[in-house]
Amino acid sequence: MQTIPDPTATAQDVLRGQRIELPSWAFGNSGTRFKVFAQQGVPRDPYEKIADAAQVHRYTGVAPTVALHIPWDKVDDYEHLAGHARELGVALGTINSNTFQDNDYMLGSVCHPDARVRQKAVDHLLECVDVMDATGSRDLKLWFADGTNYPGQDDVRARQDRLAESLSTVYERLGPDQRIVLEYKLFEPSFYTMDVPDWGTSLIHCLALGPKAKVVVDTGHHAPGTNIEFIVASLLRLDKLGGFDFNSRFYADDDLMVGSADPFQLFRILHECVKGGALDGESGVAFMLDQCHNIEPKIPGQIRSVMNVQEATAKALLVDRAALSAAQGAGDVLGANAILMDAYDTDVRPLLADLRRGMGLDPDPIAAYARSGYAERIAEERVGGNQAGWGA
Ligand code: LRH
Ligand code: MN
Repeated sequence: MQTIPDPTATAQDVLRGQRIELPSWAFGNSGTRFKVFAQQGVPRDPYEKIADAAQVHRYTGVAPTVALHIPWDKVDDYEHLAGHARELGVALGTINSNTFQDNDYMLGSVCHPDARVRQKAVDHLLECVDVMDATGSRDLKLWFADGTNYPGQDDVRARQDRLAESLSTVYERLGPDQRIVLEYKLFEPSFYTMDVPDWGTSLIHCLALGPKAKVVVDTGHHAPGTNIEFIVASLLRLDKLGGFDFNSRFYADDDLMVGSADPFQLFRILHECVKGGALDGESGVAFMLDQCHNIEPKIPGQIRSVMNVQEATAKALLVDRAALSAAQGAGDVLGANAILMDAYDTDVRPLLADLRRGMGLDPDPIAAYARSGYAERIAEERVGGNQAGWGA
């Protein structure tokens, strides 16, 4: 339940309790249609991906869960994988379905004109719920590549009916503490219509399904210039924000490190999150990273990304909200804007360094990881086998 923020919680309290979920696929090789550059020491299986994710938690203290992607992270024994994660001080998080890499899905999956293909896709989604039962995960994150490339290719409305029917079958299967979080995306890989192109379409389906269905905001999935914090405020107002796939972009779905392209936008998003109670432990809002480190080292890339979210959050927590609402109420446009900018222009790195010292961590996670020799060790050890990737 999204609530009013706890006025007594200090910024340090909230930051210490922050939880940022890491994507297993960020530790594998990734790239573009032009090239996927292999990097030394890349994991060969989900066990090694989780070991790398545990390094990020070890040096940041706020990334204790790892999202899995099925079948990229398919294993014979998910309880055993969950045990491996526990031994490393982390846990398995959101389960991501994948109905975008099978030849049968060329014209769609849950929206495909052919009922046999839709059933195949629904069976995969139900299999993902079985995985959640085994891993103890709360969320099934659904993103569909489904859409069309040419006007007339298929009936836009009929595809929405197929989507609704497929989603309700999966919704019925959910356990009492399990949720569907439905991600939208404006374009790619479909270029005329995507069947879940925007927050409105995702919200419509989530409202139709029920309270265990919420919207995921991937910060790279909007038209350029979209006011994402407006979407966040609106979803929080309806208690329909399930979570974020954080990353950043200059142009399209670039999946770059969150906050690297537009740190001010990330601050504005976190400002709405603070105001809307999304950072309260029981808000039910998942803060996940969804990124690809195509050319930069992956573990430091994830550590830097977690730090970027912490910096934006710390700045948002420093907003003098009482003064802001007073200025807003008085119609003091410049005054109100200045109050927000004061927080944004505050250097919060000393505050975060203190926070880490207070958590028994090195104030500089990147330097601490570099000194650990872990990168050199995995580059040496991980020879042979198949490096993990998107398996496309
Ligand atoms: C689609 C997406 C989705 C994932 C994939 C890895 O662009 O954002 O969240 O399944 O990336
Ligand atoms: Mn995403």
